[in-house]
Amino acid sequence: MKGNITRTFLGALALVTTVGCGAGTPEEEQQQTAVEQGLSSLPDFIVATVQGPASVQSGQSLTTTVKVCNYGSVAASTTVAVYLSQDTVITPYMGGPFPPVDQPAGNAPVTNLGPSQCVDVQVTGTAYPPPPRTPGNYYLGAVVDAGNYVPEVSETNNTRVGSVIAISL
Ligand SMILES: [Ca+2]
Repeated sequence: MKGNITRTFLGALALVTTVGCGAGTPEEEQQQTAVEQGLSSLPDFIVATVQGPASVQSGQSLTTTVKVCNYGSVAASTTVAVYLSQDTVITPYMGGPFPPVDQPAGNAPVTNLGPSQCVDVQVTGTAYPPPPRTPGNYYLGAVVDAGNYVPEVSETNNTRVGSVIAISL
């Protein structure tokens, strides 16, 4: 008699548990689990800082220091590109109408970065004011994995605006 009561109680618990977890079909739950596991085993590059000289002459070499970090759980390598921009929106140039919105100022490889690792990348290019090429103050910005070649946890945190640089003729 006592055993019967225990089994009935456990059966009720099992029923409640099944109902509580039954928001989706088993297939949907398996897919959701796969997505979560996939996201947790990807790299996630971010640009932490973008630092360049205070001034440069148009047409001269410009070296920008970009700190790239990997916030993901898997090591990966990539590239980083630097741009000169009139505003704080950095638009990578991936081909298309010319001239680009923002002026490319070099790109460089990013060595294999493990989880939670950061690296200072020296990016060297040539400094020109963005179109229409008016001398003045511009923002330095950097984009990591601009072509989205590396699957990441987040693709929306790959851009950073950095220091302002005066470009003279
Ligand atoms: Ca990212």
